[in-house]
Amino acid sequence: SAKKLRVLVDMDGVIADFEGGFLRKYRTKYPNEPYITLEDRRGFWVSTQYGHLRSDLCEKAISIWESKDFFVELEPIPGGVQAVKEMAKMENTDIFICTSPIKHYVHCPYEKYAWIEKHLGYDFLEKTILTRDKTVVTGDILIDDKPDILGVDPTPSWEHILFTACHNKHITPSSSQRRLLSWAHDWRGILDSKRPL
Ligand code: UMP
Repeated sequence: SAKKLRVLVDMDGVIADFEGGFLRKYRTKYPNEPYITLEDRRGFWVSTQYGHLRSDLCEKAISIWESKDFFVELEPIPGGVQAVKEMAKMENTDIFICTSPIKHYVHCPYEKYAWIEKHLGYDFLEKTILTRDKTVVTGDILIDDKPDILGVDPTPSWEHILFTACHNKHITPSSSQRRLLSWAHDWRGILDSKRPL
């Protein structure tokens, strides 16, 4: 067919375990402070939920992902690296990693590239998009765990597939929103559903 399917895959919460890495390092740095189990996580923003637990815990949470080595040491989400590598080998498919760096930029953007080189290989740096606004990136599918992906374009070209994470598993996705429950579920079927007949 004429045009390749363009798949955008988010990083934190989809192929890199931001939530697990956060909780482990938070508990190590603040062993005497309360914390929120992954089971009790609600809402995309970790800092907001910690701030509601106790106001000073918001900045303590932020200090974790602003620290050196936080992003590069995240563990892969089960099956994510393999799935992305398989997508890259599929015919009629272009794959990009599409991730939003934090604005405390001294470590995060560098470490995101380092993580991608380590787990996906040097050639994947060619397929890496760092942006704070994913609506300006064109694609057929965006696989992302953030329920509301907003930006300057009110009608993004991609269909957002909500990747299930601890913070979004209880929400009812808006009417037509499709989910990918994990990388063990049928991501190939989702890609095929967007391909021309
Ligand atoms: N992030 C925050 N605060 C939070 C949770 C996450 O700043 O409470 C950061 C981590 C990621 C970014 O760098 O937000 C989310 O990026 P995407 O997964 O939307 O690409």
